Amino acid sequence: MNHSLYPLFGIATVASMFSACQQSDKASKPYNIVYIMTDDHTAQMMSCYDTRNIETPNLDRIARDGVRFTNSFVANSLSGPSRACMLTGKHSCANKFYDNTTCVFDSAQQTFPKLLQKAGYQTAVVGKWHLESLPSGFDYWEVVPGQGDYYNPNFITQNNDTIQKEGYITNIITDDAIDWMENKRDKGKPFCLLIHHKAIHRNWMTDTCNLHLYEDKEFPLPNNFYDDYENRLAAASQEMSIVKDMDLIYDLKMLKEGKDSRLKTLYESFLGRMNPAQRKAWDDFYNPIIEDFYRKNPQGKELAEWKFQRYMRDYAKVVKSLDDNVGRVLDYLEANGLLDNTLVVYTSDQGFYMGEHGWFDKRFMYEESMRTPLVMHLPSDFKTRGDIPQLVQNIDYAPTFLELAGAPIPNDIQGVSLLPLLKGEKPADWRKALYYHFYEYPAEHMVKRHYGIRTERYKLIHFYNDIDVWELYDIQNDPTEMNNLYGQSEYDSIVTELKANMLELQEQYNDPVRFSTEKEDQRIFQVGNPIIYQAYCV
Ligand code: SGN
Ligand code: CA
Repeated sequence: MNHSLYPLFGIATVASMFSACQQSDKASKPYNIVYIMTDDHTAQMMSCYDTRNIETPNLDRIARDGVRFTNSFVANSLSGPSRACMLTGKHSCANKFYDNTTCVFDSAQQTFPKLLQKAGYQTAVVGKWHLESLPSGFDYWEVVPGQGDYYNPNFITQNNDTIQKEGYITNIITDDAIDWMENKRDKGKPFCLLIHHKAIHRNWMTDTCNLHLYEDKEFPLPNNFYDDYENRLAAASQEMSIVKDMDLIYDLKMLKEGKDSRLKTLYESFLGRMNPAQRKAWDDFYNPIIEDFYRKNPQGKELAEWKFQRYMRDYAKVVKSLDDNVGRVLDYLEANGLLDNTLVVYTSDQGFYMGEHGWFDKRFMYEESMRTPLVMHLPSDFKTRGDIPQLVQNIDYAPTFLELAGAPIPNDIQGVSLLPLLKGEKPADWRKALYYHFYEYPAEHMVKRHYGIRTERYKLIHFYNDIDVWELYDIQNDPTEMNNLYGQSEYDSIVTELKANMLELQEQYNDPVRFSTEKEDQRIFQVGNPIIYQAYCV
């Protein structure tokens, strides 16, 4: 990842935090769990990870008073699959939710909320669910259908009604979460509350009160914004380029009579949800920008960079509401004496591209989207503070929560409890590599199917299905992954070792689509082989 990530925070501030063990010891078991997961929030847009772009004081507060994971990753960089990994503690090949477009989550399967219920916890989920089947294992739930809407969104309630609520989604989900903690839960029991935000998902629609923010800010263009994808075939064939694929109307709100775009009708349907006051605030803000844009009619490089700046501004404004609302939850917990015995987790369903490689969206195993932010406020009897550098993955959350609750961790869970790390231990046998597998292809954004292994230093990726391409990166020397080293003879032994390690992981996680050194099995990856199209639909 970019060198400017993990700035001074990792050095000066952490040093002072270690000496600051000023917390009282009011924690008592059982601990509560508040898990806040946003959608598409990437570390580049969170100031405790990256100071270049925006300030996120409330998210930083979690990191400052608690811990920041500096090597946190997902197993399959897409919403539904990430949620399934998180709930089950298993890779996609084991929980069978491979992609957003063809899968329905088998809600009869084991999940950590169900196991927490058995251990005497009250459980609740509010916000984005995105697993097609309805939530199970929760004493209370209220979720948005599909992706949800930013303005005046619909919610599916526990008795299977659909209701519409007035307002902006990030505020409403937070209201619902606080209302459950205050008025609906059984206060005699420990609780686990999952707050799943729609923000900061495409198409980045701002709350009216934040429309004017960041308009004077020029965001720094990533060094590889004009990437030519040399020697990276899969990267060259995606459809998530800011220049080519970001829609002027749908994504960047440049709606004007007589101008058309592929996604214009969808954008108009979002505007149609607004009440007159919301719509007026929206139009008052955007109309002058729209007029100015079509009058100047920028082209080429000027248009590319104009699109980048508008994208960054919209995204930053949506983060502002999110950060404010996380602050509301922290304040509630603090004011009600709950912070001392609650683990508060903040993460996202995956990272996102903020113009790196010229992109928006995620999916690739490259750093920006395989990473996900992860900061935690710990119960006050946990004295660990500062950075946790070990390789962790979203399959680790389920066993962490179970162990924290004192519940047994079933053998079939594939993740590893992070509790030893939260206690400040440095386990010598901590994992040395992570496994990744992305399946949603052919589909929107056209990112090829791929799996791979990431160690502290290297990343090996195999793109398969209608392509058969390997990539190798030395992340230490090439953090922005521009230089594919696969096939260079001086890296042959590293590739051989990484392939062997990857095969071990594929066997450990029982992934049926696996690389094999056996010639016979390699046929599965031949271009055009019908098996490869069905490989995961079992
Ligand atoms: C929508 C978006 C995509 C995005 C997917 C998955 N298109 O389909 O850009 O990649 O969601 O995102 S949109 O036109 O509907 O905005 S995920 O985070 O839910 O996995
Ligand atoms: Ca997402």
